Parts: sequence; C-alpha cells; structure tokens
Amino acid sequence: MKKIHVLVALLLSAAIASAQLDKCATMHVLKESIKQHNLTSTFYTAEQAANKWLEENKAKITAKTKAVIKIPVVVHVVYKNAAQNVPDSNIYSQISVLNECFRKMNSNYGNTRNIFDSIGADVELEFCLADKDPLGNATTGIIRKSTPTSSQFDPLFGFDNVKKPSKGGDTLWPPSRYLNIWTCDMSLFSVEAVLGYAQFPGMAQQTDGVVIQYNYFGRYAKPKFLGRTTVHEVGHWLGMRHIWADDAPGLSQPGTCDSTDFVYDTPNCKSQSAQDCDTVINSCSNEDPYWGTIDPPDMVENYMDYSKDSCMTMFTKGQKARMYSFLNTNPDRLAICTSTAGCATFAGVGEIKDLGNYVNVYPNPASDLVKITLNNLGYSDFKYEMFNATGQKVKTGEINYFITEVNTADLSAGIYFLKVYNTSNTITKRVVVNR
Ligand SMILES: [Ca+2]
Ligand SMILES: [Ca+2]
Ligand SMILES: [Zn+2]
Repeated sequence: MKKIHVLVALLLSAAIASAQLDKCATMHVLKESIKQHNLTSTFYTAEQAANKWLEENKAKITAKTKAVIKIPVVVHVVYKNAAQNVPDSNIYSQISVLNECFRKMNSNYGNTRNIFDSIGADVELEFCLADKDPLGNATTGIIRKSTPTSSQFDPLFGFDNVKKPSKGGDTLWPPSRYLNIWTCDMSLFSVEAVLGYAQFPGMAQQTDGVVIQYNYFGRYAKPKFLGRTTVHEVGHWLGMRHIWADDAPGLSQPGTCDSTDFVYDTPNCKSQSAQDCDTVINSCSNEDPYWGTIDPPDMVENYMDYSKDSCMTMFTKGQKARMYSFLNTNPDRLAICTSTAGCATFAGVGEIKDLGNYVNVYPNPASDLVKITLNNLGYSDFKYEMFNATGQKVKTGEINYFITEVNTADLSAGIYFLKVYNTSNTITKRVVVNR
C-alpha cells in the first residue's frame, strides 16, 4: 500500500509540475468525499432543500432588506516553517478582501463590463475574526499550530489532513458557529499543487470549512494575487459551483454548454478561463431565458471562474440567491447567521459611529515609527494624513493592512495630528514626537 501510494504521488507530482496550476480542488474533494464517506444522500439533501427554498422565496430574495449577516471566522494556521506561519497582517487583510468582495466594495468593481454591471450583487455578508472560542473564552480568532508534516494535501489518500490532529492538523471549531479556514502548505514535492479547496454545505460536519495554500492567503501575500482564492473558496462553502459547471456528480454532460452551475444569470460557458482575463470569449450561446435574445460573453469577472485575481470583480444576484438558499436551509449555515462567537463589536461597512474607538495609534509619544492599527473594522479602505502644529501636511499614505507604520524619523520633535479617514469617516489623533 505504502509503495503504491508513493508511486502514485510521484506520478501525480510529475503530472502537476507539467500541467497548469490547478487552482481549486473543491470538485475533486467533493467526489472523493462522496466516494470515501458515502455522502451522496446528505449532499443532495442539502441541494434539494436549498433549491426548494429558492423556488418558494424567489420574490423575497430579490427584495432582501434583512440586516447584513456577520460570520465569525477562525483561522487555523498550520505551519512547518516560518514562511508558512502566515502573519497576522495577512490574515487581517484577507478578512478585509472577503468583506470588500462580498459587499461589492472591491476597488476593481468598476472594471466589470457594462453588460454585467447591473447584475453584480452586494451579497450582504461580512466576516470577522471570532472573539470567543467554543468555550466562551476570549480569542483572537487565530490559532497557530506547528506541524511536522511536510505536505497537508494528498489528492488521493489524505486531502483533509490539515483538519486532523492525528495527521498534524488542527481540529475545527463547531461549524454551526464558525467559518473554519485553515492555511497550510499543500504543495507536493515542493510543487504548488492546489491553491485552495472548500467543502459544500451538507458534507461531513467534522471537515467543514475552507483550506488555503498559505502563500495565497492575504491581499498581497503573492505578487499578482489579491486574495481572491479565499473569496472563491468561501463561495463554494456557501454552495456556489464553478461558473463553467464542471463535472459535479449528477451532471449528465460535464464540460459542455449543457451543464449548469444552477444560477440563472451566470452565462453558460464550456470551460474555465485560462487564468487570464479574456473578455472576447463567448463559448456558449444557449443561454438561460433570463438573457432573452442577448448572448452574453463568458463572465470572466466572476469569482467562481479561474480568471486571474485582478480580473475578478463580482458575484451575481443569482449567485447571491443561491447562497441565501443554503444559508436558510442547511442547519450549520443557518445557525452561523446568528452565531454569537464574534462580530458583536465589529463595525461593518457604513456603520461606524465613532471611528476613534477603532483606531489605535502607538507608541505615543513616538521617536521614529508610529503604528496605526484598525481594530475590528469590516472594510479597510482607509488613508492617513499627518499635520504639524502649524497645519502643514507632512505625511500621507494608505492603510492597506490593519497595521500601518508611519516613519517620523525625519520630523522634528513636537506635536503632530494624525488624521485617519475613508470616504465616510474621519478621526484625528494627537501624536507627540520625542527625540
Ligand atoms: Ca449559469
Ligand atoms: Ca454566451
Ligand atoms: Zn473552485
């Protein structure tokens, strides 16, 4: 068994090295899980319940006025070396990216082509790091666990090792209260094999959640990647299929224009985008009646395609409806909507009453570096400006991470005013520079 295992792994790694990087292993894991754990019925029960809900609530979902749903997140950082020990700043920035994308606040939304612009959805979901652990104790929502295991993903025999303490992984927190995200190394023989995978609603509870290759976690973790891998995987976690409707179990004609992602307003398309941003391609013309006589191009902007991160801008209204069909029917997804494991003091988009409560500036007095942290904010599109005592602007910058450093070494000693702001909120704090 062991020998065969190694041989298969070697062959696979050779195949992977020569092939294009496969971004997402969700469908592979779905098929393997169904095979290994006989989960066909629970998976389809979840699907059917969601479809029934959608059918009965079509009008309701388009007119949704319910408050934004806030989802507590626990991040399990499972690492073998320092590089894999994802820093807090990357985790914070990843949470911000999730919020931007699920609230249609992403700065590249304007790149969405006109034909799709009006169907982009504010999904009205926000994410925050948990502030209570399963026992009710205070937590940062980040668990760090060192592991001796070199790879956490074996496509055939152990794709969920990162979730199992006996295999060097870390146990999940109850999926009815937390979105579990693991970061780890999934490369095989030092070849990056998979960027992430997720579990659909209705699969085994003990492995629920999302797994992300550690160096793709965060807004700027990897050059040219913007944290969209996690957005894509959380989409799967909420029941989204790939936009090209790949070989899901039960689909009769995978990889053709007749397969479906069960979403009416995402155009049919034959295959994944080639990890680029091809706005010319129109691979199918048999569109849903929703489109009438229009034959839209493939929606490469969609988070559920494989386009490059900078190309991805949107979920559609139809995808939002499908997400809410699972959030209203799958027991764990339904429960997480009212989880009290975090987000109680979390300020979402447009609801910050006093920004001062969320902004820390330290040390103060400072000698060289002044640090700015934004705590528990849903959206991080903040900038800063620093003024001297006579009102002259001496520094400006953007706050991309929740921790930003302002170098004051070139300023003379004295009193300064640090203004932190975004389009709707401003706070100014007094800073003393000592020499
Ligand atoms: Ca579709
Ligand atoms: Ca088309
Ligand atoms: Zn995927």
